[in-house]
Amino acid sequence: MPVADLPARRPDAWRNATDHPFLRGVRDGTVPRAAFDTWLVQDARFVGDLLHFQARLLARAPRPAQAVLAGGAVALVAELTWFEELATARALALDAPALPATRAYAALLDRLDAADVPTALTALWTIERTYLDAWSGAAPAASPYREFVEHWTAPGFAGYVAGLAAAADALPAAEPTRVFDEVVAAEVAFWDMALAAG
Ligand code: MP5
Repeated sequence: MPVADLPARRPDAWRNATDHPFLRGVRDGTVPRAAFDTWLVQDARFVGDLLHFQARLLARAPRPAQAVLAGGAVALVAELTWFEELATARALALDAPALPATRAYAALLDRLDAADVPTALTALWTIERTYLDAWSGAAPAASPYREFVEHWTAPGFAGYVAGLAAAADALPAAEPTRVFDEVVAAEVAFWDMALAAG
């Protein structure tokens, strides 16, 4: 089964992850600034955790998957710089403690680091495809959050997700729905955390 078929297998979970109340609040501008800033700080931590996972996945990936994983790792490094600039502009402390959903997602990434490469590739595709669909649904956002929505809906991002799908489809996971479910649940919990922070 191609990874792109996974969302249709779990329509309710997918809707929760990609059309979450937090995202609707970003779109219409009703998410409080404090909730949004909490989400930004937690997401900066997540991106650091994801870079750790992805760099190690690159190290063990087969030759055809290297380019897309390496390109993604470079993008994650740039994203950390972007978060640092945002933190300065918005006076945020990026060293704030990780909240429970962030810690749980980091633990999932650790388990995926120990999983086989096909499972890890399906997981990484799910992480990024959820984000692409989530932010695409939040566009066009009300003005305070417009630049963020634009960041995750930039044209290159869809191409990256398509590249990850090709890499994952070349090495099918034994139990793709299982890892898909785990990642989607972690994404929903992350949005729930952001909303609760408001
Ligand atoms: C991504 C992210 C996407 N930044 N945060 C969460 C909770 N899930 C997925 O990662 P990227 O690489 O920043 O697009």
